Amino acid sequence: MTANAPAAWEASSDAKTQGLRSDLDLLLYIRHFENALLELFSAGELHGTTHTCLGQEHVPVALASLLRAEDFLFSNHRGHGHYLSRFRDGAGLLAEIMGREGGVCHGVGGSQHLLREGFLSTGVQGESLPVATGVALHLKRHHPGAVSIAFIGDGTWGEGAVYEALNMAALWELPVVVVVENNGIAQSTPTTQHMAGTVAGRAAAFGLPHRRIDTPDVEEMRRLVRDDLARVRVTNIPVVLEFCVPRLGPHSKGDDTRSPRELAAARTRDWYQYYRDAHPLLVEEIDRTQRAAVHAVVDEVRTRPPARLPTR
Ligand SMILES: Cc1ncc(C[n+]2csc(CCOP(=O)(O)OP(=O)(O)O)c2C)c(N)n1
Repeated sequence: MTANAPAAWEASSDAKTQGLRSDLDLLLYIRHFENALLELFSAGELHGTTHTCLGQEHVPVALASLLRAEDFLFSNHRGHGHYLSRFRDGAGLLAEIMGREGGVCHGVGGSQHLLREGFLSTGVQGESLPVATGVALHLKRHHPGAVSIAFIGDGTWGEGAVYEALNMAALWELPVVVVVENNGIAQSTPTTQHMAGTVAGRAAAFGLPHRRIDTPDVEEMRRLVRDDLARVRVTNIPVVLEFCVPRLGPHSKGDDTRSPRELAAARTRDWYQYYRDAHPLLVEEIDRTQRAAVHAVVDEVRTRPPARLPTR
């Protein structure tokens, strides 16, 4: 910074650095949280199943600051990043997944079924959109300006309920935001082998606007979708936002069917690589801090007693 730089410029540059720091804090917290889950599974300390959002963390991080408290968020089986971006509550989520005291849903929901104010996730593909549409009707009537957001994967366009819900949301003009995390694969089936046409074409079939976002840069993602979200709040016309993202991990745990070449290609699209190239020192510093923060949560939560349902 030069000594005679205008004060307003200095302030905006500081705000930019602050924004970048705060995005990296959350991005790296989620990354280390997901890695910790896979480690806990390998060590036999976690049971059941889990689906990490490795490589997709930047979608909820970008959206978080564009959302309002009264918006309702519907998450899916790959939902830890959605939850952490909204509540910043790693201990509550980990305790839930480990079935320990203090879990968000008393250990009954586990990784995929979380309920908290303004947030509901489901492991059943396609289940969320009809419910999100109903909630959007409620929001339109009682909380104008609020939106109902449903995160779905590319593979979930194979569920009929998605189309029934979209039809109604479009027809009744309901404030629904469909966030598609298109990672190019559904469990083991590449998108090219399960989807005829495109997500854009499917949105167009209902007369709905669609935007495709393909960048690892969180601030750029926000810039691209800011007006779309604002428009839904005013017009109640749903929108389909399709984020092109890599899936860096297995579908669930240890069940990756992709070749080493495909995995290497996915890694070149990782936001982590992008930010590390652009801000090596900052990323190194925050990486260390957030890894330690997650490890502290793991150490604390694993000492807790098993979850018990509250007595009525
Ligand atoms: C109704 C239903 N069918 C099958 C499954 C099993 N299943 C869980 S995730 C998944 C693939 C989902 O693919 P996609 O929507 O692309 O999301 P991604 O896993 O890639 O994030 C399948 C088949 C399920 N959970 N629900």
